[in-house]
Amino acid sequence: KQEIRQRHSRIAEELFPAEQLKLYIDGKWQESLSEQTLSTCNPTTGDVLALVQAGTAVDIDRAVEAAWDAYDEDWSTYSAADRQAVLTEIADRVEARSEDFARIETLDNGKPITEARNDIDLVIDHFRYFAGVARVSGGKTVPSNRSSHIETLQEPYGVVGQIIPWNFPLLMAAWKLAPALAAGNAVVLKPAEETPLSILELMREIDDVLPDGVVNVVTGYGPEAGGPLVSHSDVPKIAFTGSTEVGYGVMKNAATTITDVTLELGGKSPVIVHSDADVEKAVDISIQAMFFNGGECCCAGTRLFVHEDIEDEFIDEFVTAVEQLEIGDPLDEETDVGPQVSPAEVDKTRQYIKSLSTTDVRILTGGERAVGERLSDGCFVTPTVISGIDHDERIAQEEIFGPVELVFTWDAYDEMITKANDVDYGLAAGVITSDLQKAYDTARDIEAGDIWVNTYNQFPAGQPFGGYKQSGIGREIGAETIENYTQTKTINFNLE
Ligand code: TXE
Repeated sequence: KQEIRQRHSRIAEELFPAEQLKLYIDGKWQESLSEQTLSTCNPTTGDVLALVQAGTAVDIDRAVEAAWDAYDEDWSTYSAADRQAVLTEIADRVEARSEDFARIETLDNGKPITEARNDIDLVIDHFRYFAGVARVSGGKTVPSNRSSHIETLQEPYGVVGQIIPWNFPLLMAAWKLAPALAAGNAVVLKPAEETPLSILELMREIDDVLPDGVVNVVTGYGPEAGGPLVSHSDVPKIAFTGSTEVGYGVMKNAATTITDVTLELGGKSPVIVHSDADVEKAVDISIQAMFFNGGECCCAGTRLFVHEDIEDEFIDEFVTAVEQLEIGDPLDEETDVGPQVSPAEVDKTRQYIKSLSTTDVRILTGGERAVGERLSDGCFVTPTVISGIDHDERIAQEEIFGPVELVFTWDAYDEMITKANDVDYGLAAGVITSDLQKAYDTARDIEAGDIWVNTYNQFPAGQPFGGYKQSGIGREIGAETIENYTQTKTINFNLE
């Protein structure tokens, strides 16, 4: 335990110089006018990693003003080719320090280092992709007669607000920053209070790449810093990723100024295993779907629907594989599951497990906080598999956001599909089968924005991602994300 603590604090000292942990407004590191700070913790050890500024409405005001000045005086004169060069340079800078960024994510969020590296690769790819999109997106001409000419322009909003969560801190920042900048906007971004460090480090790294004020980062708590950003009268666009509960409030507050919103919210995604599936492969995919990022994934495959014909074999192998997952120090290369992000998330997960009421419920493995000697101060939850749950129970309907898999078995296809769709969410789904027709039918029958067939959790830049139903509004990652950050202007010329 002592060894883990020393290793983490040594890396933390190397990575977080104190002067960097302020608000980043107008290209300068500034203290919050609130004079308050908040601490971000290392979920592996429970130690405080760093103090950051707890920004409030006055800081948001300053950041929005700086963003508008930067947009009006400088950024709006950049051509698409100039913006492409900026985004490419950001990708290069992140790539040059990719291991540092991965280690920061692991310390601040607790995700295994192997997964953090994968996040950073996606960050780089994302900036490169939108560097290209900046050059090819634009308006259109509308067919008309020779006496008129009608064209549309896709104009940036000017300044946009972005609020991101803690489960993929730098990747969520990239999903939002890259298209917003490609479209030509200046940005005010609020990171999650649990994980601000990689985003602050990004700003330190790209300080000389962007004109002052084009990207402003205000750290702080949700209601105090995120709230004023959403209801700010000079912010015409908000992109939010977080809980559906907070998403309701964001939408309501945005309505007061008719602010456009993109929302990426929670999920309760099904993974459907057909009777003809290769069991070994199906187990691997289902494990990935559920336990990737410790289950702290909006699209996690949390409801596993296994066909009765292969139920015994599948569940046996699945539970064995879950028990073999290496849980421990996320800096270790072998670790599969690190800690949850915070004690609050551990409590939330445990409350769901405790709330189980049906008598048929069987906890097939896990179900506790993991408190081995080495892990005792961290936010670890043992990977858990539960069967025999009534699908109407809260645990099957609500987002847990921890490493808890619920297993259901099925025989009648239509009944299974009805159940799989019987949740308020519709973010993603997995289908596992060796029959292409079955795969396609199930993909069409599921009400969700992203369907993975014989795979899961693939997020290549260019592939739209976003939810049906209460999982959100709008799509990210695809080229069309740039439209989230532009408004259409039509110009109709009378040529007579
Ligand atoms: O989310 P919040 P929390 C879900 C997941 C998790 C639960 C709680 O189920 O267990 O949410 O996590 C900012 N106005 N997801 O509490 O509060 C906040 O500061 C404006 C799913 O962390 O939604 C942070 O930056 N902003 C999700 C961001 O919103 C506000 C990822 C997300 O925090 C605000 C994270 C307010 N009033 C959690 N209140 C996903 N879709 O991936 C908070 N925020």
